[in-house]
Amino acid sequence: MKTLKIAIQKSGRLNEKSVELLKNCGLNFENYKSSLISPVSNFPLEILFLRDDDIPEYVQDGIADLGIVGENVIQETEVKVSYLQKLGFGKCSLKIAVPNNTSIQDVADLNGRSIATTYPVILKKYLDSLNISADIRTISGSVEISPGLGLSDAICDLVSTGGTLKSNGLKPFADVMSSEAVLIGRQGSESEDLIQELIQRIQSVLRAKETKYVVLNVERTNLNTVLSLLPGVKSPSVVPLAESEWVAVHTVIPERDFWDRISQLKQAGAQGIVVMPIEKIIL
Ligand code: PRT
Ligand code: ZN
Repeated sequence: MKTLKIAIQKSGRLNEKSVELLKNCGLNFENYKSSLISPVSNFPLEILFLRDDDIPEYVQDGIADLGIVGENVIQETEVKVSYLQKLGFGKCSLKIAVPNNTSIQDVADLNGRSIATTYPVILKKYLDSLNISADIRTISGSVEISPGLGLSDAICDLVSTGGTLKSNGLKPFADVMSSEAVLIGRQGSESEDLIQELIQRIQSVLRAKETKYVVLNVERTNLNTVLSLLPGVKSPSVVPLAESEWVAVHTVIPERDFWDRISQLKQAGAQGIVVMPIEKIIL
């Protein structure tokens, strides 16, 4: 049987979450930091640990069948791969930032200015789309210190909390792209059975992450009110309890609805509310 290869970041911001996701998919492997390849003992898969910048090309060229990498890296390397699944971690935005005391007020003010970045390809496309001609200075790191050193008028860099901009006297000015980690595959490979199986495992883990299993007790007289507060769930299970006036309701709700619903449910007479994480949801 064919053995698939999936490339993930060897070390850095996406490594831990990528390993966790694959382990939650029930895949057994050693997270060897020192080796390049780790075999999975219970699925025909090998994990390749690489620098994130190399992952899109490895997948495009078929050296790896799949990869987990930030969308920013894919766009910057301009490779042709299929986006198979957004993964919900590694979220950040590529932003243009300017010094707090800048005279740049408007995007058009970037005309003729210099912008330091490690993302020249994405930045050029963005500026071209706005008909702005700026001097893009490609540097390999520590972009945020360049305006302070007089090397550029602005920067274009990834931002997550905004702390790095702030501590360097910079403020966000324009959003160039938003990014998160995605699962990518060679174009056309998504139809392969093993890849489909892996995608389905990943989706079942992601679905479970967004959802909670809730069990609560309610008096039968309040049952309909409680059930009406659980929209979107076709058929919560209603289980009789030893005390005949009471029932237990078991249901599954998206985490984003969770806090609103819990306080409303309490007001409607729900008691003993237990909320549990779900490991996998297979549709
Ligand atoms: O060694 P390798 O080449 O594999 O790793 P790397 O150093 O190139 O990348 P790494 O590990 O720093 O980031 C991997 C991926 O994480 C990126 O390609 C993004 O998709 C994603 N990501 C998410 C981020 C950030 N958030 C982030 N905040 N990548 C980098 N940053 C940096 C940013 O460049 C800036 O220096 O963090 C700083 C800003 O952070 P805040 O929180 O202060 O705003
Ligand atoms: Zn990198």
